[in-house]
Amino acid sequence: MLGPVERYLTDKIKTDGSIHMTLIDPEKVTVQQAASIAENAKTSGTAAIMIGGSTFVSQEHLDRVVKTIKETAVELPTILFPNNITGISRYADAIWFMSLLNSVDPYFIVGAQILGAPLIKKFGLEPIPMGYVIVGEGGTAGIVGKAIPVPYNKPELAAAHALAGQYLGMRFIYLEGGSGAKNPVPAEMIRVVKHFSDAYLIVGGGIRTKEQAVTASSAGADIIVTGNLVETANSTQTIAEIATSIKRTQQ
Ligand code: 1GP
Repeated sequence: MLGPVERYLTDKIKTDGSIHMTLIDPEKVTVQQAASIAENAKTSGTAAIMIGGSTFVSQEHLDRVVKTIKETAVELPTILFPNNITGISRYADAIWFMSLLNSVDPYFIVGAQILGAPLIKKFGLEPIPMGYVIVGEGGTAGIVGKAIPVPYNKPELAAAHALAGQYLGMRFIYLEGGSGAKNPVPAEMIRVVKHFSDAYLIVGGGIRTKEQAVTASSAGADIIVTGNLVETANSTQTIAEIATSIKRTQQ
């Protein structure tokens, strides 16, 4: 049985074609900044707020950030995007229960998940199974997660990872170009992965413009994630433009 957040996401993807999510890195924001991002998110048309980063943040700060976002943007689901067991907060609605499929360290494939699962149960968080595949430069996530990033010119390898994730029961696959990547995940890689895998496809890393978001969505991304974008001027307007223009009905 699907939980309410997953049901909301998949229904919205069915209606809109593709959707946008805002990623907040708790390490980069104060509680006040998190509140203002959440406030803006409400009007921008983003579908949900993801909370997580690649490096360590105090759990107390994470809790305060998540709580503030929840209180400010009550109508938007909050989904944790953990890089480790320290990324779990009782105040969120759901958590990407993710496995870094191309890590060389079993800790990031299933070890942290084993340690975190009882806490997720205890807090009543909705786990959403997701296969995480780091591609291209990989960025900090690639280094911290000890991944062997799939090069952008090897889309068939990314597709093999995605298909393996799907066969293992993951309903979402995330192609991660790395936060702040110079070049976002190329359309060809998205197309090939989407062609081979039936899982919902999340794409993020280095998406800064409406055009880049539309390119990814036209190639087959179901969910476009932007993180750094919120730190730029006019970000609410850009996110609103992205959320509107990636709807397949607009293309
Ligand atoms: C990082 O894919 C996300 O995990 C978002 O990347 O910060 O570059 O938007 P950006």
